[in-house]
Amino acid sequence: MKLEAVELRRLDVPLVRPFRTSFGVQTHRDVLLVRVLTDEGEGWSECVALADPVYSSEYVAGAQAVLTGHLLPRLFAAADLTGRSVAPALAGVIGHRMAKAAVETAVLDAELRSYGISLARYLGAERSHVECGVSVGIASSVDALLAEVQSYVDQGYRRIKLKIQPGWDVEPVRAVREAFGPDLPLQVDANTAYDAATMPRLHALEEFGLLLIEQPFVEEDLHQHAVLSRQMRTPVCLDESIVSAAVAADAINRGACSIVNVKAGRVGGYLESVRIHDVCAALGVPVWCGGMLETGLGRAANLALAALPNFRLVGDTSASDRYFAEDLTEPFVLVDGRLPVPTGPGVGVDLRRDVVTAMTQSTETVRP
Ligand code: OSB
Ligand code: MG
Repeated sequence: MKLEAVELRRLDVPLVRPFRTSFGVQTHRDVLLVRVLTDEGEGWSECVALADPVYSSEYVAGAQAVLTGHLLPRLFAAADLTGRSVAPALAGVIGHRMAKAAVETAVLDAELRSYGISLARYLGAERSHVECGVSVGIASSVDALLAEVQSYVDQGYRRIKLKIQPGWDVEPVRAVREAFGPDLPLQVDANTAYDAATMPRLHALEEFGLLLIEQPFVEEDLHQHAVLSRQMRTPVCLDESIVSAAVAADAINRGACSIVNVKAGRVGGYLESVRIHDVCAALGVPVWCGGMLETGLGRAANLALAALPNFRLVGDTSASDRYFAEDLTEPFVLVDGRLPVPTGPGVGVDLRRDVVTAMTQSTETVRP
């Protein structure tokens, strides 16, 4: 394919409720949509960077700047552009994985639409439906948390993940365990909020039979995660630390984690995500699909990935109404705790142009 133009569209999409984590509160999703126009047709994707650099160093305005200034010029210069040729063409730019993932996914979408095959099939998906869990933010009170968890359990979610931080950990986890019993699949995510001084609070979670503890320490500190992994029976899972298949293999070999959260944006795209899936499978480590509060466009691609065989734990691909009153695509609706894997060409969903237009804040078109 030949890349002819790229449209970068910024949207302001309200969340149905504030999402509080140890790194801040999200009330809106500042979404960057990437539309590639090629001689074979167009493709779309969503960049998962947040508005501020609080989960990782990337943020939406930075992603847009590196796309226009550094990534897209390299792709305009590429002769035979395919999804697989994007990462090698961009390898000269260090980092900026979320921005790279966004453009790679849009090019893949265009390419696969031209062949008429789905992203799920292209990546090697083996299931038609994905079991869904839900990530529950830090609440204003334990009672408010219990009410929120109850509503998700009633909707059929198959696993609950509680966001924790020092001071919001043992008490809410104990309350959820007591209210919902020992059989509720339950795990926690600290988003790097702990350190050596607060580590005893993590040990105090041992008695609650959690499926895993996600990313307790800063992303660079594999050693501290390895220490905790040795000390606890509860498995340690990494999110922020895992930025590539090489890092995943290193973290596993050092004993820093026994489970990996895969997010395509964090690792530079769906192709690197499949490599992580494969290296983890080879090392006997199960993976699950994380989320970044994506709209239906990003969710569709995540469902394709989550349908691969080593995605053996329930992930964070929740239904549209967990995030948005109005999604950018036809809403994903939970049925029996599962979502369908899209089967149409490319990512397999189409944008609702009226909704996209109504929420658009700015549009920039980049040409060679
Ligand atoms: O750490 O998994 C995380 C959302 C934004 C940034 C980081 C994380 C999350 C979530 C929500 O936990 C996942 C989702 O439902 O999309
Ligand atoms: Mg996480």
